Amino acid sequence: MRAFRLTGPGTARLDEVATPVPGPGQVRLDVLAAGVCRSDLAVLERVEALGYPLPFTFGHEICGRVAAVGPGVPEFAPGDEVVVHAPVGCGRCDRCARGETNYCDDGHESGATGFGLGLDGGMADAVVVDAARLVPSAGLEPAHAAVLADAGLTSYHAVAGSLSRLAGEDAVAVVIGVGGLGHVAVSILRARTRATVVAVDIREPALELARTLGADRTATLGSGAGEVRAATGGRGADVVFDFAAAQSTADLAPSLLRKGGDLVIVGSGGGVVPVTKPGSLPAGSRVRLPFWGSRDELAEVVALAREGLLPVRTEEFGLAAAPEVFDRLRAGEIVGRAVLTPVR
Ligand code: FEH
Ligand code: ZN
Ligand code: ZN
Repeated sequence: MRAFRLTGPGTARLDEVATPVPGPGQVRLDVLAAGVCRSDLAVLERVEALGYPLPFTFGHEICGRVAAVGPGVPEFAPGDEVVVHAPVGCGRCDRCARGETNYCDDGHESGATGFGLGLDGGMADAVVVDAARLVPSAGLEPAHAAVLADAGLTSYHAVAGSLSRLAGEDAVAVVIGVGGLGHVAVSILRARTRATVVAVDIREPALELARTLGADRTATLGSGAGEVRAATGGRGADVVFDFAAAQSTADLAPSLLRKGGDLVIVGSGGGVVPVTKPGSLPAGSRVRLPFWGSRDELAEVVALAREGLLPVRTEEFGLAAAPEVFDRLRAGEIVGRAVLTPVR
């Protein structure tokens, strides 16, 4: 089978590899769709620092169809369509037992973060995963379902931790970075809150997508502060979600925040926000750094999507286009989420 693998620092290629066989408690999925994430670009460049064992197959945002089940998997059968909860942990601690592998205290024995992040993932014709990680997705279009497994789940988990800040009638949420994750966050804020949503990005196609998904106001980095002041009567936003976390957005975010507001840093751009008193963050601020989400939250995201409440924008490509898609994502040419569909 084909697999788009990271073979060394900055080196990835489409390889022909043996088709994996599911062991006890595992299934093999024919991959229907695998999303391409900005984190894949970071992993490609920084794999030595991350310490992931090489080679491995990319793809941590996976929708597939069960092709074969290993021993002891009564709950799934060939033909079932599913999405994969891909973050991995030790598999023994309380958090792993609750499906919160994204916050496992000990980490996976291999040093991997997830399927597609140190373990073989879904940018391939097939992938073997634990059946316990699967959430049924039948009825959802595979590219849409795949996006829920990372962009959807990460945004949902990020919003969930700040719902208390968004409960007021006049709540305002800012989404900085309307990319693969940020555009889904606009849908999730629309679905789960009554907050006014202000979307900030540097690209007009991204701001147009935000408006399509229901953002109330849109702004560029330069006009963001003025737009937020106008939306909040000068008070500032109750929650600012930074999906880019570049230094330019890290510099802007604190100035958009209301006293007692949440700054939620979701992106991994590495931008620095000094947390000092006195400093740029207003009194009562909380800074959160959410990471991915739990298996139960993934089931909640799929349920919202089934109700038609989580529209997402995807651009689909064949598996062999993976190198070109990585380049286009790096160049800022993807609007919404790029998804590889191996069966095409
Ligand atoms: C993966 C690895 C490291 C940082 C962030 C991520 C996310 O893309 C997972 O949702
Ligand atoms: Zn990701
Ligand atoms: Zn654990």
